[in-house]
Amino acid sequence: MRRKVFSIVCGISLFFASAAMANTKSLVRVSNLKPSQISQLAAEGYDIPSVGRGYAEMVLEGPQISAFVKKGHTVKVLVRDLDEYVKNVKKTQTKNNAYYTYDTMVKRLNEWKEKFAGICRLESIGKSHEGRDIWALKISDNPEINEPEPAALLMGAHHAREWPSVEVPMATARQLLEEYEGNEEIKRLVDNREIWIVPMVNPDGVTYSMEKSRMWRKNRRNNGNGTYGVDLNRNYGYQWGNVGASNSGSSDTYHGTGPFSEPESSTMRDFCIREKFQASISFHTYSELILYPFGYGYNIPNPDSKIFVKMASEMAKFNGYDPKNSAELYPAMGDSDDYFYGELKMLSFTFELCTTFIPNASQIATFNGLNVPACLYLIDKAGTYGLVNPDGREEIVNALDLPGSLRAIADIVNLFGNENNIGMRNEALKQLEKVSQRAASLVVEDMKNGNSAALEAVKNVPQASLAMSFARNRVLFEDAHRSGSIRPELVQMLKK
Ligand code: 0X9
Ligand code: CA
Ligand code: ZN
Repeated sequence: MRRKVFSIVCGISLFFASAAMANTKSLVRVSNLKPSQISQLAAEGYDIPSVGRGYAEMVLEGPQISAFVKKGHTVKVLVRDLDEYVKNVKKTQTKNNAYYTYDTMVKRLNEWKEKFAGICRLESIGKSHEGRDIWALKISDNPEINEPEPAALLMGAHHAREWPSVEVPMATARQLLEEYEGNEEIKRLVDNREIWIVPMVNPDGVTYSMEKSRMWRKNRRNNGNGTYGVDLNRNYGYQWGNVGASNSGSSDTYHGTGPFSEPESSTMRDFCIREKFQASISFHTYSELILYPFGYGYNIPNPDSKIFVKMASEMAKFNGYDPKNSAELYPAMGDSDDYFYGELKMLSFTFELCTTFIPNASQIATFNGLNVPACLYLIDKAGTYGLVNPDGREEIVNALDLPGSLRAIADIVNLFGNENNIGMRNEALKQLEKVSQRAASLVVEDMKNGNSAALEAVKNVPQASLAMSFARNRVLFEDAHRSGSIRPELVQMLKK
């Protein structure tokens, strides 16, 4: 019996070591792994799309598979030839149900630009290594103007072969544009947020993966030593380095020659610095996860973890995914979320969509349907939790409308009301004070115009007691010092 198992194992290992399999990429589940072994594999730069209890699913070439078998691991080949698999997925596409290519995406974006000119604007924010435009669609009222509105960003395809990651941002854009007239909630988001969609961060890689039918992951940088490509999700400049990233150009997790060495990642950096986003989602496949920073090492303190955990678990209610700190998947340095949050204080999430890199085209509507509502949630909450960060949010807070400021107040109080960490509580209180001052100003203004609607609205939000007392103090002060600017019966309403 022993001998039989041994010979089968040798057989597998010989087969994968054969010339035929040497350059073939397979999707393989390696099990009987301790968590420390999994993170060690990630640290060594293996390409690991999914991790579970005691196992890792990895993209491996023949000789690598043999090596695992020889070491005594249980190896199960899930997809023998990933090239073949992609070819078969392509066959599932129909004229009306197909993954976006770079060209069909550009065409669709331009159609939207014409058709919905009043609420969107299309901009090339930079060029890829091979010279393709990296397109960004802004969706907002007055799209030509930079307004002080909370801003949210959706990104697809840092990784080439992860085609569904283009679909979800595109589907979200479509819903926002097509339902603007006729869906009040959508109109509220478009009118009160600046929403940016960058559906294809890595157009060269996506095109390569589609046309050459390859499991390509990286961009198409010629590394000069016969190897191609930098992993854009290892090339961002916050804690850029060697953990979970490789310094070898042939590796699928090659981090590049330095932080932001790549035009695609530096384009995203400059764009995000310019737009000052409150929140973002970067889409990947696969594993059905919602990840949040930090990801460069285990147990790195995240001052806003409470907000991340809350938002991730709320978004998980829409798609059923598992919310997780990204280092818990495996630590990896130089990913986009760590830079966006660590450097720019964006509430940055990564979604690992689906249960495989590229599901059959018949699944597109299903994964879009699960994930677009989560995107709308994030866009909304960019205007509440997104204001809790201290830096540079003043301008937005001072421009919030009354319903917007009341939502922000309710969210902040609900999340931090029972907080026993004094530091965190103080931070939240500072923001609460700013938003409450804004709401109070709107109430007082409204009262000076002889109205009580804003006052009633604030009274109806139980968490807005601070805003209420600010409003009361201001009105009573003004009443005492220059009587007559607010009608006495309105002042009476406040004295009650
Ligand atoms: O490894 C990645 O870049 C992402 N997974 S994928 O299978 N799409 O390649 C996950 C990155 C999560 N971030 C960290 N673990 N730091
Ligand atoms: Ca606007
Ligand atoms: Zn990815």
